[in-house]
Amino acid sequence: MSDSSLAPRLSAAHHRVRLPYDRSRITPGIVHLGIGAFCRAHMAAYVDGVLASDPSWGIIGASLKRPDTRNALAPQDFLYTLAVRSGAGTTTRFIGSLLDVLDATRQRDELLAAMIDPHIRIVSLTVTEKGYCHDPATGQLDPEHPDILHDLAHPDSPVTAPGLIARALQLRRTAGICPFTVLSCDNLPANGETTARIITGYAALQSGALANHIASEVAFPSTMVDRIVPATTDDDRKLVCEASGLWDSWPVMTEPFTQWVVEDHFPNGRPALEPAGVEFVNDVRPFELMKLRMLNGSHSSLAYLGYLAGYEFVSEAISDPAFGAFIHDLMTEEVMSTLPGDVGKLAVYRDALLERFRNPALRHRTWQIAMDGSQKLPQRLLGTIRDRLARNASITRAGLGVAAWMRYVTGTDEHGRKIDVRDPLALRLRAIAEAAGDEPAKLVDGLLNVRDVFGDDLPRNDQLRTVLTDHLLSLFGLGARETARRANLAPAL
Ligand code: CS2
Repeated sequence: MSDSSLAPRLSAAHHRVRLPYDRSRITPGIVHLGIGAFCRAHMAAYVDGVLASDPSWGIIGASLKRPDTRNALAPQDFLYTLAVRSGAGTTTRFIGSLLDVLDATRQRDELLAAMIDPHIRIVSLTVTEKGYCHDPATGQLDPEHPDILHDLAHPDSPVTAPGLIARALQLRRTAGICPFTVLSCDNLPANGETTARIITGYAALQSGALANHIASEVAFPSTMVDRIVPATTDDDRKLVCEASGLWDSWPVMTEPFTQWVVEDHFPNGRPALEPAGVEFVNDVRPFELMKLRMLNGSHSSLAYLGYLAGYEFVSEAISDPAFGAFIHDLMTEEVMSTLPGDVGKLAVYRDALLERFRNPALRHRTWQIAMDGSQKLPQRLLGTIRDRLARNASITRAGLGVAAWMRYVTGTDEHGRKIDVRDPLALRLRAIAEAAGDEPAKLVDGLLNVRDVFGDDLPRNDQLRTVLTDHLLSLFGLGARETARRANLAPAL
């Protein structure tokens, strides 16, 4: 590997950086909250593809919690490298659609000023599930959330996405500027409706007039986003430098596959993204349900089981025959029956997913996906379980995904090593696990009673309780691999 410390820094002035448009002519039309790796590999790449014909849609990104993205990107003119990796090799491309990144912890006023600029017609967000400050089981704002309590007490200096959006909409309204469209690009069910409910709910706690204004005047189209984007590592930075010849301290690594399906409801205009491959539809629900239950449901199940069995990366876990067969059957026998649409097409989708998970060049850590399970389980696995229970069908496989999460959040792996459990509810989950000791039935009982995750119905379901307890007995006694192997033998009913 060549010495990357000698490579010139990526910057707009470097002659190797050639973009298909004149960047000095690009003006901002979008503010994006939560400018992490995912948005930079997804929306920013799509937008980059149409700026030559539609230059008024540059993006101003904002980080709500940390200064690192701004600090890394400012010295390189907010340019970064998108590296697409597969078994066939790595290709790189420079992305110039991001014009600025604001660190909301220090530049809140600048961020609000950008959000009320009439040229900004879309405020999009990828703040992850927990950034919505909601109750994952019901999809309602959590009015007791500490950051929401902060924003309600200081509405002029909000720290949350709902607080910032409500404030900016209020300021626009007062100034007579028509509202922006709010575009949630997170993996939440009905993400547009959910975001509308949360932001309107937050506004209602301040002013009925603002809540009514948001409910009647602001568009919240739903969208299904899909691209696997592992966290970037130092080895990735070196690899990118070798491929492009320039040192980029904040590149993004991703897979060849990308998909974006969006409800076409943008009263204040939108970029013409169709040539870049975005699908605009009237109803995104079937796409979203398929993606959340097939891809994300499998991903989470594989992450917990694989991590417990000692696999660091998704590609390793899926290549273990026990887990490969389990994930295949989870989708085929349980998830697919809950989805609308043609079984043949779903099978093609499933096979493509398995292939994507096997991508040997994408080093996607099981630990990364395992994060924030309390926020993810409802839409990824519990919807499947509810639908299957309603028709008296077997939940052996989806139940194992949930049981593996329960085993994972105890905080100790199969070799007695500590697990760094990252979850907004981590402390509560750990306390429940400690109180349960080594009794699986008690663990199931304690965790099922976390209503923010399981709602009021699932804790009362005996079939689910039995399935989870049996799996946990097996996970503790025989381990994740053998438990998955046995689950594969279960009759499909
Ligand atoms: C993953 C997703 O981290 C996770 O929980 O399941 O980020 C997944 O990679 C994306 O949704 C793929 O589109």
